[in-house]
Amino acid sequence: MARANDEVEALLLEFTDLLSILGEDRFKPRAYDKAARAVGSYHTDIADFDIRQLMLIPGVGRSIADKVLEYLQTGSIHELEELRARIPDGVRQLMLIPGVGPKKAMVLYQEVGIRDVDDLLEALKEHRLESLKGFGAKTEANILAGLEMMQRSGGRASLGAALDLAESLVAELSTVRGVDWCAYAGSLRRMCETIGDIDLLAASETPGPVMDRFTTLPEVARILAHGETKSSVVTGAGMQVDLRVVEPCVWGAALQYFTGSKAHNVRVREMAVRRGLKLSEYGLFDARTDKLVAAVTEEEIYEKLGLPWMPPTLREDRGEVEAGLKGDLPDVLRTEQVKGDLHTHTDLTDGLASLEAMLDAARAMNYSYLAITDHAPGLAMHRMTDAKVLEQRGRIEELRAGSKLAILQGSELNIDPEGGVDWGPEFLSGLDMTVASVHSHFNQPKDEMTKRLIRAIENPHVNVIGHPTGRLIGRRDPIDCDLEAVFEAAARTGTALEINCYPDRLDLKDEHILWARRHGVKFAVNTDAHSTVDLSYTRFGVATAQRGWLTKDDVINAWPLAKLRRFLKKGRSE
Ligand code: DGT
Ligand code: CA
Ligand code: CA
Ligand code: ZN
Repeated sequence: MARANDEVEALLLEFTDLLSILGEDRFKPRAYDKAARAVGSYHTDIADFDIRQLMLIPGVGRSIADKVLEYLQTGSIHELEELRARIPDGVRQLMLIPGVGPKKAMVLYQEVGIRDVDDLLEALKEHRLESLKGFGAKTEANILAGLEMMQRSGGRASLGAALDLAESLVAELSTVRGVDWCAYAGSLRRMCETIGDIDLLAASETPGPVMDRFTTLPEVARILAHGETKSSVVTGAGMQVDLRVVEPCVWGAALQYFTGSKAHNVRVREMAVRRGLKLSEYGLFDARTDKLVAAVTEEEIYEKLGLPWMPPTLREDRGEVEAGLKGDLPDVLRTEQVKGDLHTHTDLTDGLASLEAMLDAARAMNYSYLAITDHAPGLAMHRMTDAKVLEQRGRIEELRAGSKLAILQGSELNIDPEGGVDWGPEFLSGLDMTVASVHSHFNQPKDEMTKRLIRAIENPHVNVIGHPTGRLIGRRDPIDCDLEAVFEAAARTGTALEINCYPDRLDLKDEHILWARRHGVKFAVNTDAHSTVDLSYTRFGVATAQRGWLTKDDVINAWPLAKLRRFLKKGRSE
């Protein structure tokens, strides 16, 4: 079942959307957005909270707390019901289309009567929007492109959402009597950036009870198939989940097969044939005598094929089988090798947690160091100032006394359209490190964008390029730039490229990491945390780094502090 926190987060986000569509108050939607994220990431279940406990959640004031309490007690919020009555649900869907946004969604609804995506498509086809105030041919083209992007990502879920769901299903099914093992396989076990469907596997001599539990779970909205050893369902959120139940003695063979990828399996089966063997989801057999050679564990199957066991993140037929045969498989980065996070925010700008809370969370993760990189003044909405930076520095210096965790004061700089950043060398020298990111002018022509990034990379005070391509999976395309030139410049200057761990960013992505690595680029696996719980996103970035074949030597925040500090000096003279 969904946690009360998640339900309330969704309701407050709906509030945020509806309020921003109405556009009556500029600040109110932001307050709701902040409260939504705070409730969603709050460490305790709020189901039984009273008004006082609710108001202790950062960002939750009296008026929002009242509404949350109303929901917890009555199951609805009358003010939200009123907003829903004023704005059809389809209009809320409209604002989510890249290129539309809340203001345009309201204009489309009020002035043209467009109530959903289908209405919008029709109006676009007939060019009925060109004459609308604030629209025009270019806007029409942008909206069409946005719609196409949404359809392209069609139905694939984000890694984060799929993993949350799969972990709770596995935990639930593991408790069923007679289940020896239960795990997720498929693209999710390979930690692909988006997930088509979830493939669950259970080992049991008696498949009946686990199948029955699976098809009657509260998350299930529709049953597509209910068989003896295979069933498929769709959840309320629209995710398809398959469950297969196998005999415990063939667990390894089934797990190997259903983990995929298909291309990897094809390559492995070729290996088997060459050795006079054949491989299926039931085991590895002698091709001539049909005698079983291995089936219980993945390790023994790979071993009998002359291969080392390989992490699922490598199983994409990108040369891993050939490398395994030669004994050159990379010893890929593991989460426990990450020694710190180099991109985090506090409540000094748009983070939810205080400096102290972020440091405590980093200590709880056994980190050796943490960089605090609040936004720089160029993004006006965060109201950063030089004075605030200096004040934070004072606090950090005090907190360093007696702290085993090393605290780096950084900043997330904004790369302006020409490749400049927020401060000059003098002020920047006062910081221990910087991340520099593109936060505006995403649509520059390719050669301008390339020059812009390279100029930032060549700045001796820029250590890491944050979320280098700027994509938001399913929502915003990557910027257009000459990646080859960017990778070459990053390697030449000792500037790390970020692997942003946010599950809807994963930026750089796996293929770009493989490519950049060939240039000798170094990487930083950073969460870009805006709250303490976001620090756990590291697992997504580590998986992405593994998919890009990175080892701890390639990743600067897997290095000991002294080595990291040498890297951060870059070409600076002082
Ligand atoms: P997805 O669901 O689109 O994100 O990607 P996957 O990789 O999870 O693909 P899916 O769900 O169709 O199948 C799960 C795994 O089962 C796949 O990774 C490998 C295995 N598999 C499925 N069909 C075949 C097949 O026809 N041949 C082979 N060799 N393996 C298959
Ligand atoms: Ca799948
Ligand atoms: Ca499947
Ligand atoms: Zn950031």
